[in-house]
Amino acid sequence: MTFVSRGFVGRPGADRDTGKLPPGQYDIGGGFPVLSAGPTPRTALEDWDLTVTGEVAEPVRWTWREFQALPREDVTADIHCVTKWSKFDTTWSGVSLDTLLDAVETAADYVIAVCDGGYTTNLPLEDVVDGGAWIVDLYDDEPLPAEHGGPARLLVPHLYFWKSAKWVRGLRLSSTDEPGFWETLGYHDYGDPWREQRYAGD
Ligand SMILES: Nc1nc2c(c(=O)[nH]1)N[C@H]1C(S)=C(S)[C@@H](COP(=O)(O)O)O[C@H]1N2
Ligand SMILES: [Mo]
Repeated sequence: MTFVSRGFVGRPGADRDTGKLPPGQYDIGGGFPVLSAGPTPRTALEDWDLTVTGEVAEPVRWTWREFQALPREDVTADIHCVTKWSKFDTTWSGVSLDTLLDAVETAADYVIAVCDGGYTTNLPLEDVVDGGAWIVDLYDDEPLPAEHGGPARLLVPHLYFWKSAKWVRGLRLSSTDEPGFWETLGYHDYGDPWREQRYAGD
């Protein structure tokens, strides 16, 4: 492997020097756009639950109170929206999908995140385990604002941000890959920002 100090790669400019910006993206800095395909659902915490269903031996369900009692992790991550903004070092807290999926027995290879409001998105199971994804309910140490997916959203920082389903209520496990909302509308099935997988065929 060639040793090249990152500070000497590319032209001057923080984004190029740090290597944190995937191709075609720009740093939105302090902004945090809201991108929602429909109205913001408002589910009362006493009505909220999270389920893991589909191809599992026994489905599991957590109420809000039960979810709050699960082991938590703090996450700092860069996020990348397919509309080309990236936001560096966002800070979240929530429950790792490793913890949630430990509660079920499954031979599935895919997970479909199911949300209040009907949004869905599909992910390979291997992408959401081993520290790849969380269901987060705190952003910057505050309850996640409803427009950003509160009370709880999926966070999958290594894929384009449309995979980070807001208002998530369920994880459905499947042995087949079932395209979700944006994937059905022509977006890439996988969505790796580093390979610029924006649209089907990229
Ligand atoms: N339920 C749901 N989740 C969603 C969306 C949506 O419309 N509905 N939009 C996706 C897209 S395209 C992006 S870029 C991010 C935007 O999250 P933000 O509004 O917190 O920036 O949420 C993703 N998750
Ligand atoms: Mo997006």
